[in-house]
Amino acid sequence: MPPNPPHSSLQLHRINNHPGNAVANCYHQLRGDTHFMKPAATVPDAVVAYHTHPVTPNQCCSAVVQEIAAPVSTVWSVVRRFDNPQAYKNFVKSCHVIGGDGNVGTLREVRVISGLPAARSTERLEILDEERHVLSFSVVGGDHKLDHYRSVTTLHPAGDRDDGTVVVESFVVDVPPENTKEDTCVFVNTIVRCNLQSLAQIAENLWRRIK
Ligand code: A8S
Repeated sequence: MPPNPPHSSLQLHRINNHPGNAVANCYHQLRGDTHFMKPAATVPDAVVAYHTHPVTPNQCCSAVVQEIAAPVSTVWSVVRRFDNPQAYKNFVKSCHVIGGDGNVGTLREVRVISGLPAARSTERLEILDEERHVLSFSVVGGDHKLDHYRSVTTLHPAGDRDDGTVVVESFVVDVPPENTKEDTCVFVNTIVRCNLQSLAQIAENLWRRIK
């Protein structure tokens, strides 16, 4: 790990809309080297590590942060359901598990609503950590433009409140031919932001009913 990675090899996105300064670290892989640097973030080290992605020059990477007024356990009860993304993802029309036992390697076939530049996506569960509240999936097929999409979602308690959660969702994806990095990032950020806003509503409603 070089103490001062060359600037040309580093693409760092800081998400400053949250007091915790959650950070998605997107590292260009040059000559096979991946440079890591510990970001100035107040999110736990374990969380930062999950959002540190090596990226190739033809990929884009970003993150969305969402605060939710419900405890981590309530938010996690929604997020952990890899078989039921439609519980909060409004673009998802249907989802069927097509392989696996619910653990890492499980595959789901997602159909999305009309009006999007896609109809279906095949997705593989990459991480399901029930203790650290981490879920990650990758896109392995479908008829969309998001090749090699991979996202990581982590939950952690908001500050010293026991009924608040900060969700950090970072992603890396290939930039489709004929598209710019910026447009790709805006497109994906928009989808992820919508998903997390909907997650907030659903988890907050759930929490109001059970607390
Ligand atoms: C998610 C995140 C994303 C989903 C994308 C980015 C997608 O389901 C939609 C439109 C597309 O063009 C690609 O967490 C794809 O679901 C809504 C079908 C993959």
